[in-house]
Amino acid sequence: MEDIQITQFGAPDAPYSSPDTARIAIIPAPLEYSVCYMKGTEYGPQAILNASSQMELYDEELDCSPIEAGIYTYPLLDYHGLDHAAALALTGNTVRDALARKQIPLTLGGEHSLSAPVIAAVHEHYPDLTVVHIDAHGDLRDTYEGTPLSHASIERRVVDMGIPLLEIGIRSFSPEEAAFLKTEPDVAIVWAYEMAKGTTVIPWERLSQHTYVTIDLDAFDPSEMPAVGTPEPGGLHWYQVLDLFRTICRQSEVVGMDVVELCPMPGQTRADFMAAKLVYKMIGYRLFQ
Ligand SMILES: [Mn+2]
Repeated sequence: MEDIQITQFGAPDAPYSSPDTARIAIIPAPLEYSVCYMKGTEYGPQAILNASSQMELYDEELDCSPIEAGIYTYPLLDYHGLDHAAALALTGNTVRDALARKQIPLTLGGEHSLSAPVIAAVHEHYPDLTVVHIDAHGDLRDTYEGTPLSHASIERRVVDMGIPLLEIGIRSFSPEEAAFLKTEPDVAIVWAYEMAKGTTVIPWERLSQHTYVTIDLDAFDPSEMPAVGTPEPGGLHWYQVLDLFRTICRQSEVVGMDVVELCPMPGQTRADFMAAKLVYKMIGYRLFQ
């Protein structure tokens, strides 16, 4: 798509990207195995890196430049020749490597199935972990299209790990998931239709000391974020998602993050820029809120 191939998030010349001192590890994961509708999310991570090189690095809200805390970007993960399970294992092991360096991993997707091995790796370090899942979809099916590794089953795998789950922005859900939800006290859902009324109380008391946040970009309203595989109307808005994330950072220690499912579209570079800016705002709130 573009000729430029930015390798370090935020700056082509990467003055703050030493892997030895960075607080944040960006892991670009161009995973695409179980996508069902619009294809192309394998190009998401590179599009975010490219767009990130055009951002202002000063954050006027935080009155600082978060990049100065150090952001190291791993090389684009190479999934060539790997099956889905092996690709997921590589992704999880890369996150383990970042955690061993005492960095906070922030994985860029790529399809949402990558969150399962990543969360498993973070959970090894933080056994009390809670997951916050901001998405249009519940992703709670036991299997989808014959595989338990599907993007549509990612949060079911989290429940399998015994991790409490808070889902926000959900507006696409199946009867199977609805039946499952009724049996699972450790899963709470804040529905998008409730949020649209403006009266929702989000049960933040469910967060534990350590939290992992996964953001599927289809959580946003498609009018703001068109470049996703499965757009759903009635989504969340830019400042609404920023407020949610900042609140999470104030309630809990965010120890891992991902932003997934960007599916770059010709003529919609605004989506790539929005994803890059979201990642940078998350880093800023995480480190300086
Ligand atoms: Mn989704």
